[in-house]
Amino acid sequence: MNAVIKEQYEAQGYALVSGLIPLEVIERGEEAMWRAVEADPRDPTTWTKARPFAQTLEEPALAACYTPELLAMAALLAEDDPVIFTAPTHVLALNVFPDPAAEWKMPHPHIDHAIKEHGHFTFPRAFRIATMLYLNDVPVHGGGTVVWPGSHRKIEALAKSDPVKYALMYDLNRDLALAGIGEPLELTPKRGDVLFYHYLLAHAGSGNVSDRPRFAMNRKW
Ligand SMILES: O=C(O)CCC(=O)C(=O)O
Ligand SMILES: [Fe+2]
Repeated sequence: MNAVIKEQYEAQGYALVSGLIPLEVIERGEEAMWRAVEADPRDPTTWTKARPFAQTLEEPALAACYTPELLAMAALLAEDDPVIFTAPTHVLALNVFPDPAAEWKMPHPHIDHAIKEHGHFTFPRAFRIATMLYLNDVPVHGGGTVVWPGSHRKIEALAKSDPVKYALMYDLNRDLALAGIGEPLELTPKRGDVLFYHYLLAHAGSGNVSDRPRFAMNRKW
């Protein structure tokens, strides 16, 4: 099973993996997220004040979602020392609240760690691996992460074509259109699924026109 996941990750630059987090841990995590955003799952009128997309939260029930199995998978895919892959004390929530009246549009791709002021270098890798951890089922057009399968290799080739020009992730990200990254794929994860993605994978968040929020967390090592 792990060999199949690793093969997928290497070829496509991402792998969406189920079964790393016990269901009761995810359920407690989802309950904690509703409390953290001060919203009632049974009352959509309370969802409107829960606006911010990114929120850092110190919440043990959310940190507990980073199970030893998840951390071991991150180490396996990133090919680095397992001691590096620790669970967080503070989690980064990335929640997409629904706007059923909006029109869903395919988002534009980006790579992470590409903010100019942060000055991250392209080589050696800006981070080992990134994860998105989903706390609820995500329907089509419900705020699923969009990935460009295999784009990590195309973007790597672009970077290596001019290592000086693309020394910074910021400059590489600006030229993604030159990399020929192919067609996007909108993921529809199940609760408890974890998306592992390569630091050069083109991806994007997307809008949520469904009838429920998308609760997720992002962590990188
Ligand atoms: O929310 C998502 O699905 C992805 C978000 C993302 O790509 C980012 O915040 O860098
Ligand atoms: Fe991103």
